[in-house]
Amino acid sequence: MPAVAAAMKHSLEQMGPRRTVLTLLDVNQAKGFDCPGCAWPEPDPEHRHKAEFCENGAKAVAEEATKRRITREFFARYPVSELATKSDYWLGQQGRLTEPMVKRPGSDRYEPISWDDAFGLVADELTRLDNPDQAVFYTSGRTSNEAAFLYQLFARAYGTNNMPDCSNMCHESSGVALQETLGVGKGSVTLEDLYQADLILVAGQNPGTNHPRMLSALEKAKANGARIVAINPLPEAGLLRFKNPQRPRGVLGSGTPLADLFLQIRLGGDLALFQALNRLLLEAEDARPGTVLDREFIERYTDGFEDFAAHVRKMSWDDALAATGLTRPEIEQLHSWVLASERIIVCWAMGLTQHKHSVPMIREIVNFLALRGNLGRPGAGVCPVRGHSNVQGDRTMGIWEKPPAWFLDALQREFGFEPPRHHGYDTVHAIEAMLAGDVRVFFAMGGNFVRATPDSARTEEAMRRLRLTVHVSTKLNRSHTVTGEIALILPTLGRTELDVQASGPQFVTVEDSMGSVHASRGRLAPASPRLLSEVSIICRLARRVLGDRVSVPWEEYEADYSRIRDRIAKVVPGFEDFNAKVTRPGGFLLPHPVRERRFPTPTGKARFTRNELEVIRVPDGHLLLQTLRSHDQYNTTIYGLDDRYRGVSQGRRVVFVHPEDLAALGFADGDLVDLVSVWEDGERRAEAFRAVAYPTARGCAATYFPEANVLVPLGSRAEGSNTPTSKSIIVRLERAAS
Ligand SMILES: Nc1nc2c(c(=O)[nH]1)N[C@H]1C(S)=C(S)[C@@H](COP(=O)(O)OP(=O)(O)OC[C@H]3O[C@@H](n4cnc5c(=O)[nH]c(N)nc54)[C@H](O)[C@@H]3O)O[C@H]1N2
Ligand SMILES: Nc1nc2c(c(=O)[nH]1)N[C@H]1C(S)=C(S)[C@@H](COP(=O)(O)OP(=O)(O)OC[C@H]3O[C@@H](n4cnc5c(=O)[nH]c(N)nc54)[C@H](O)[C@@H]3O)O[C@H]1N2
Ligand SMILES: [Mo]
Repeated sequence: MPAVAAAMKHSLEQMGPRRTVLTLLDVNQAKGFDCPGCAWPEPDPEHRHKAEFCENGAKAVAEEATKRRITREFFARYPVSELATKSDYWLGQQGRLTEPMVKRPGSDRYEPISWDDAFGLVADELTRLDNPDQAVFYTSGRTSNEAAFLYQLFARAYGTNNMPDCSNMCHESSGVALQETLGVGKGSVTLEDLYQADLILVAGQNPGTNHPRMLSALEKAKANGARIVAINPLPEAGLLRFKNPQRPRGVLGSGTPLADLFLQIRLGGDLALFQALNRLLLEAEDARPGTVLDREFIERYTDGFEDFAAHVRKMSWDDALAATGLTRPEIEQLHSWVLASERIIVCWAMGLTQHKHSVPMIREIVNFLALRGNLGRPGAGVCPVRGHSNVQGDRTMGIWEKPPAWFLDALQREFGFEPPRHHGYDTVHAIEAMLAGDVRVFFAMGGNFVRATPDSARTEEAMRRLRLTVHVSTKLNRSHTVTGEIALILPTLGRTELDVQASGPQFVTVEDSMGSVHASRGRLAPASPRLLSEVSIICRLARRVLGDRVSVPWEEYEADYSRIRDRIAKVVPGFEDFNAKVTRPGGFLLPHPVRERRFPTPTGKARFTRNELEVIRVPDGHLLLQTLRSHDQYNTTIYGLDDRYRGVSQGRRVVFVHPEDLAALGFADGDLVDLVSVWEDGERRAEAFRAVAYPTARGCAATYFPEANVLVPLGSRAEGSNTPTSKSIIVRLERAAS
């Protein structure tokens, strides 16, 4: 009931009753639009619920479909310097952007500009650069396949691979680890696999808040006999207490505890946990040869086993227990369930990807699954649960600073220009290049770059050094207030809105976390007649910047998106016959070789790897801090100031600390503290957080992003994926000057 009430309250406030009913009934329906919330897949059209959305999906929709508007009068009233002092929450609450705005050199105000002049301005600045690598083209994960494909085409035709995206801060570690070990950087399971699994491990993920519809899938798996294990430093509500809001009994009943076992692991301890499980499996096989490991799978489909096994056999239990904070009986309990399970799936999200050793951690999960052949058969596999609703599709469409050669070859074949071959900047490298003066123009297709990135003070400094910053956005955010000499806001249509072009109403497509591609059609009248779709913006800009330099029919693409899909079909494998396939209800599933036990690695086999166990040593008097999401935010968009599932209301500047750690450090629940992070290049401080005594793992603390991003050093990032270590920051608490 509270979930339903919260969703309705938010929707009615933002949209009013008529819009609320019209939009919410369209979410995730075969003929409706894809929820702009998370990337969790929808069930088959026949099994879809009439209300196939969750509380937080409803909030994401309301945030976009709000009736509030930002007009030119708003920008006349607030200088940029004043907007910069407003909270993220306040900025988001002002409503939808309605017309293009420009801030000119030396001015402190945004003023209206025509679309034509805006494109002319960007074209002038881009043409004036010494070389195309002085421009950076960022993408956030809501961009449709069609827009993403054209955006990368434009950037590459212009001459750069500088295409950082939100993945760099999100699932990059998963992509790198899975690509290396399995040859495909995506998850291998489908919803049907989840329903068939015997054992599902959910590590480093808070689905109750961030992927609520996943809980329905877990509930179904459990009804089919699966055991579910939650591996997390925090006792997250959805997994430990679940009430299904889609079934009246689920809402009113006492709720099912979804997780059969909760392992309260220390931050960063998962590599050690999986290595310990792997060691126990090897030893069980020694004791009962031929009964534990899937020898046939290992011999036929993998390499590197001997080296891996020799390494794991030497694992130190002391280190494993120190790193995990778990007891040996707890790990043995899970081990016994592993032995009893024929089909195992491991699901994970940001709790595993944002650590220094995230890539080896995820590789160790692959080792774990491979030992018993839990790859490429029903009910088993890897399940990295993606964040943004089309972040996986954007990468498939070529949004990548390190495009593979075959992709560039295909572009060249299809469009006849020579794309740049050298790799571009990812997110962290882009910030470093901005600071070094090597970047002049920053262009963002969605997102909120200065708030989503680490080391806020330095990132803001980086943005301020630029000549031009451009944001294609639906809503106002902090990145519009931290600008280059010239700044543009280009307002765009959202998912919920009708997109009419010369050939008639258009739809776009997205790819969910399990590689299923489907159409998304908005129905609402656009927030303003002066909005352009993302596709229109790219096409018109590309024509202005590139002129006749490349022969790409941008006008045709803008007029009819099926023309874009025709070209995607020729460039991206798995999209053959795209236009026909995508109109089927429910769309189509992209091929995934691992599902057929084909592993497109350099050796053609799945690879066992040896991974050094990492114990994070925290100096005395310090804590290991993670930055995460409250129940009332979507990344940098703050819906409200409560975190109902963690019992926090009316405030976001809180830090969760174990009561005994709090006492040992000389603090009490409710004290006001500063968080000070320590790193090789000095200290960083976030002021005035309320200490909350909370049952997190010992030695570990938690606080919300983006407020705490100021504490994450730019130099602290995952080896192999370059992802900022947002879940692993060494901090101390200091009494705040009140
Ligand atoms: N409503 C809503 N939905 C969202 C989003 C949102 O902001 N709001 N964001 C979207 C995006 S882009 C993403 S990427 C996903 C994010 O989805 P999540 O990854 O669920 O998001 P976080 O809030 O970062 O939560 C991380 C979880 O991992 C745990 N954790 C942290 N460190 C560790 C560790 O070392 N080991 C283990 N085992 N657990 C750990 C934390 O306690 C927490 O439960 O959600 C997507 N969906
Ligand atoms: N400390 C810390 N930092 C983190 C994380 C963390 O866990 N801890 N998580 C990281 C993760 S997982 C991610 S994915 C990134 C998120 O990084 P981003 O994707 O850059 O950030 P968002 O907050 O999702 O972007 C919100 C903005 O997108 C715009 N927008 C919304 N819908 C649309 C649309 O349809 N089109 C366009 N053009 N614009 C739109 C709106 O203007 C809105 O203000 O943050 C990362 N940063
Ligand atoms: Mo994400």
